[in-house]
Amino acid sequence: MTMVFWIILLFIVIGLFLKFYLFAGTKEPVLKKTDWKKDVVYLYQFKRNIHVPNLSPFCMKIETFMRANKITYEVVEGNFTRSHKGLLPFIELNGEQIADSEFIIYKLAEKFNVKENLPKERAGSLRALSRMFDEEVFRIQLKYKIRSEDAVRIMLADLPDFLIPLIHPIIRLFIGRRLSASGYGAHSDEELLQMYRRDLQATVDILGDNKFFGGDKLVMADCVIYGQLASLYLLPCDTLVHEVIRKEFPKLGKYVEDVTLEYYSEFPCAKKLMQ
Ligand SMILES: N[C@@H](CCC(=O)N[C@@H](CS)C(=O)NCC(=O)O)C(=O)O
Repeated sequence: MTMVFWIILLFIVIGLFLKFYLFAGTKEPVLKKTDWKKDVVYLYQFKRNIHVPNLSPFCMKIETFMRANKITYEVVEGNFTRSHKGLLPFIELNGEQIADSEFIIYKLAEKFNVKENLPKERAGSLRALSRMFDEEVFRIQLKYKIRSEDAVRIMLADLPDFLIPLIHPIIRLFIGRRLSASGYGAHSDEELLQMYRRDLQATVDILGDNKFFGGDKLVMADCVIYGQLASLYLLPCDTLVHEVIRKEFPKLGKYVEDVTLEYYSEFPCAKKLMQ
């Protein structure tokens, strides 16, 4: 009886993957929060996790930006909600739905009048660095995360442990297909790690001795870079990319820890860092 239950559950999980990975994201936006309050941002993101403020780097980008700029927001948690574009995060603000962290963050900066006032050269290099993180670093890290059963166990913390070895290959298959479509699936470990090291070297070079990428103040690029690095570094597992950050770029590990302590101090992941 119990076995039948778990087999049905497995089929449900496969069905959800098909829904969210193959048939997602073609609809018009449909507002989810109908009793919204003026100027309150409703942030739709994945369920909290004890190890990291959010499993998604893009959700953390938005939440960090709102915390740093003291924007009033409410989190709407849900692992199965998606925007009309098929992914998370999305926000609703004054009756409008905005999907994709790239558009959300600029909308928030405009609406809540957040100005960075950086020299043009710095602003330009931070924009380029941010896109490198959201496109390349994201994919490289994802490739290693989905390869690790420990990371997948953390991502699917609600499921019983014995299902993880069954679901892990399905996750590798679906996310692996997306990575292959983006071109990153074809690279060898050696090639991926070469790219990753070059990307992280550029990142520490641009950070220099500053506290933040914006100098002494946290800017959009910090939210992007923090989100991407935290989504890997704070997960207690041992992948090849964890090893690269821990051994070769400790400065970036420290950066993640500092931002977590400053902006998420009440979260279990920050409490763990304080011990
Ligand atoms: N370009 C998007 C990327 C968002 C994205 O990739 N979200 C992933 C989580 S990291 C997601 O929603 N995955 C769920 C799914 O594929 O069903 C953004 O910047 O918001």
